[in-house]
Amino acid sequence: MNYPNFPEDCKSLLCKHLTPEVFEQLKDKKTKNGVTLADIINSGVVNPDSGVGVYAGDEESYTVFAPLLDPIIEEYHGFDKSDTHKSDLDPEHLNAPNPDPEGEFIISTRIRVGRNLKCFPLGPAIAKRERLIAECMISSALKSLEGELAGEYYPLLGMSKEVQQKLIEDHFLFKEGDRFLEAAGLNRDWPEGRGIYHNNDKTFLVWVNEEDQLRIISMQQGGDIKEVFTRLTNAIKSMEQQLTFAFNTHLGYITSCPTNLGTAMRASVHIKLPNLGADMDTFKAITDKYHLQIRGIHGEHSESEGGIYDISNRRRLGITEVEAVQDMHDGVVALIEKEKELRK
Ligand code: ADP
Ligand code: DAR
Repeated sequence: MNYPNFPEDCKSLLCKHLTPEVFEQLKDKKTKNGVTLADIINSGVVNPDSGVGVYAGDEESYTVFAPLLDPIIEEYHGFDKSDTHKSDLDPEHLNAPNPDPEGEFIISTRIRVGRNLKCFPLGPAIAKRERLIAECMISSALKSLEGELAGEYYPLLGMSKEVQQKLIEDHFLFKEGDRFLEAAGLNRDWPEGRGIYHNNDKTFLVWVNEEDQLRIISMQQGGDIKEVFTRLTNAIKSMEQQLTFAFNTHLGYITSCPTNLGTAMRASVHIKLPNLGADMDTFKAITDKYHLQIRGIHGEHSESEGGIYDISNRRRLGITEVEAVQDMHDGVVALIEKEKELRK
């Protein structure tokens, strides 16, 4: 393997932290699942416009390739290699009255966590057979959910293009063919082993075998963040009775992308902020203060439309789930206050 030829304008954390010295140190290393340095950096090599550029193939990647992954994790999360991660999934600890009870600004709220099964490699290195077994284990565990969480699992294999496209357009289902995931090996054997579970109201959903083996999602119209968080924590508790998730005290819940480690949680609102959208310096000053990310409303790498933005927590590791949701809630309160000011 030769040192990658990154373009001059490459700004990814991979370009920054894969120094020639680190490359020499890691180029012949392999995890017990056969994951190599070439495997974990391929997405960032093929896509030099990546923000991060790496995907772990298994939990062991985070120790075998620590000389590259630790500085990336430290820079993205502000989390030192000696730090430990703490979890708090108790909604009683969340102070989050609805920031928009009149429904003037917040269209919808969604909180998701990523999870991976302890007994398999992560998506980039999982074998086809293992992925099908994971799908079977997860869909069986979902069948036991009761009350408002009860629903059905719909495999992608055999799903009509119309149904699939409608679920994507309605913000329920993951998109297909993401080039970053493709280059990471996460789309291998697509669509086999992939699918979506949801309850009747589509307020509780689980993606199976996309970027992570599970994305557990709670979502609804409006800004009742606490209700969305409570539904999610109830679902996680029920699923943990049946499935063992990859977790360690240093990195928290283990995910393929290092940006999702720890809580593996993204808490977001789709919110109308046309006046802030016309004053991005003020907009970004507030989102930076509350450690928030601004995205488009059709998923990652999409543009915002008509002054509607996807606002979510940026920090996921080294803070608890309650703190991640509190980041988002408190930031949204500040954004709505400023939007009202600019409206006058
Ligand atoms: P993830 O963090 O799960 O990767 P993405 O940004 O890829 O999320 O979005 C996945 C889907 O969820 C997209 O269709 C996106 O529009 C939808 N989504 C994200 N946040 C919200 C929200 N607050 N309300 C409604 N849909 C949302
Ligand atoms: N596009 C990749 C992923 C960054 C974080 N988003 C995830 N994991 N979905 C990049 O390196 O920019």
